[in-house]
Amino acid sequence: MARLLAETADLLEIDGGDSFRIRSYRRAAESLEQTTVDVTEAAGDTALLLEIPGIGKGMAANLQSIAATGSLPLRDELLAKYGSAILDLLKLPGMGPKTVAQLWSAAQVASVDQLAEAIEDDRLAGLPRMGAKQIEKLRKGIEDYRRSSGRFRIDDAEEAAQRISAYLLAFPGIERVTPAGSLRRGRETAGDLDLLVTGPACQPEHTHAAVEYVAAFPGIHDIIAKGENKVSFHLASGMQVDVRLLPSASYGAALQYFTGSKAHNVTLRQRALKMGYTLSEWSLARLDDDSVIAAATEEQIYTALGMDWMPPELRENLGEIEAAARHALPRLIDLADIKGDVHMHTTATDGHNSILEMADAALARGYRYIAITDHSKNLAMTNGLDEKRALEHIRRIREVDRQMEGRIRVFTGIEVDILADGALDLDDDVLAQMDVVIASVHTRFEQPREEMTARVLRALENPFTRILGHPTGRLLLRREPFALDLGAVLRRAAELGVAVEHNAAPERLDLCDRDLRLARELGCRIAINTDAHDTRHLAKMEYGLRQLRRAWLGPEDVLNTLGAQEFLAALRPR
Ligand code: DGT
Ligand code: CA
Ligand code: CA
Ligand code: ZN
Repeated sequence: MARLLAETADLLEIDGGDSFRIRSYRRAAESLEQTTVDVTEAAGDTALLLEIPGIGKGMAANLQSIAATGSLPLRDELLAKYGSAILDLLKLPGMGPKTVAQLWSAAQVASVDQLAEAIEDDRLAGLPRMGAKQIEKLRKGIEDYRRSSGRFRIDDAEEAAQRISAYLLAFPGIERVTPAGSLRRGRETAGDLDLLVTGPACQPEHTHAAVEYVAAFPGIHDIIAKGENKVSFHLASGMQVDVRLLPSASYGAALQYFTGSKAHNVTLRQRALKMGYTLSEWSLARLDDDSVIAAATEEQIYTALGMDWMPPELRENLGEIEAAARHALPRLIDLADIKGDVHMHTTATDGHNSILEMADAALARGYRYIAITDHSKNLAMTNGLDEKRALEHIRRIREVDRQMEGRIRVFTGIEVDILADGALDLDDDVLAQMDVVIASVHTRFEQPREEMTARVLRALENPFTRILGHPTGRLLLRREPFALDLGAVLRRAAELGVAVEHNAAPERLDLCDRDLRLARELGCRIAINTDAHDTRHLAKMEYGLRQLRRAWLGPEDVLNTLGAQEFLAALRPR
């Protein structure tokens, strides 16, 4: 619902609509993102809807229309006029509704493809605010967009998987829905969603009713293929979903097969052939007489192949098959190992909750410590802290720490900006008073590689820098990592004892799995943090842990597995 309202606001703005009206749609969209009211349920009761901030009578009627029909007449009208592809233009960097409106009226551009064409044909030159530099930036933006638009963020994929599973499990005879593919392997993005469905309704030759039920999922945008035991469709978001139905007796074989990766499966199948077996989504069977060796569980399959079962995160054919055959798989880090989260924001800057609320939420997760690390003044749009406010803030943090009476430790801290020249944004004597100083790049991403590398290296040299925050600055599917000699940075961090962060926010996952492996090889200390801006974000730890597991990291490789005192002692000494 929030997305439909936000899109309507964008379309109205492209259409040159009334600014008051545009704001009311945008405000309502933001409000719906935040509300704890179950809006679908509240749709039956106008008074309940009116209790949501930013929702007036007119907007309540819109919500009811969406709840009843799945669409909004005004949005449909505008989409009919401009075409649905026009909204894609807004995903290009630097592109706002005003520019889109201009492109539409002056150059008949209504999609990313048409924009690429218009640039190719030199039809934009001469338009207001369309200099050579701006056009070059658009060209680059289109390239990035095309490269990334085929994939989806892991949290979006997981949310879709949960929604579809809830629907499927309502069908009698569907007992289990298991996400497989890249989502189960914990890859940082998913190309499509693979769901394995098992239960009595999935017996061969009797799958017809279940297949029809899958194909009737209300969120389907279009059906790509429908077969005996398989349905593929698109959701409105463009995400492809592959649903496979198999009997419970084949659960293990099917899960192994559809989890992949392809490279892992190919190597595994060769191993099976050498042993006189054949491996399929139905079973591991003997080549000579087709008799089934194993099928019901993954453990049975791997064991029959002379291996230990292995966590899906390892299945990329990067040595895990050999390790499993030697019974030498590493013990991977797990949520139960994590004792603290040391990067989070509060209402002092751009977070949504107070220090106390963050501490309570962390305590409820069973953590022994957190650090409050709000932004510094250079990030003005977040109301970043200057020296004076930073000092007041650490007093308040200490107060909450006392108030918690040892049930959880609340460390003082800051996420201090690394300025363009590598200096830190706050005075050393202020940084000296903080337990956890995270230094991060938030501005001037476009610096050339040598400049950026020198900048980050200088920030590491500051004796108060204890953790390097989101080291490459990437935003998944939106912003490439900035140009940086990461090897040089990691080597110096290791020498100085500065820890490097894995930022577990699903839009960042920074460092990526590959670079985490590099960081360990170079002897870096690693901290995993959620960068929570809301108590609910603390749960995002799981997304980051999957990346750590993909990098083969164990509890001994990660600082937050230490107790509170040990953690502080393991940070760079003062
Ligand atoms: P994605 O969707 O690009 O994020 O990556 P995956 O790994 O989810 O790939 P996908 O959806 O094409 O296939 C899911 C799994 O199914 C894959 O990891 C292994 C298995 N699979 C699919 N097609 C084949 C195939 O042609 N050969 C083999 N051996 N396995 C396949
Ligand atoms: Ca997939
Ligand atoms: Ca697939
Ligand atoms: Zn940051």
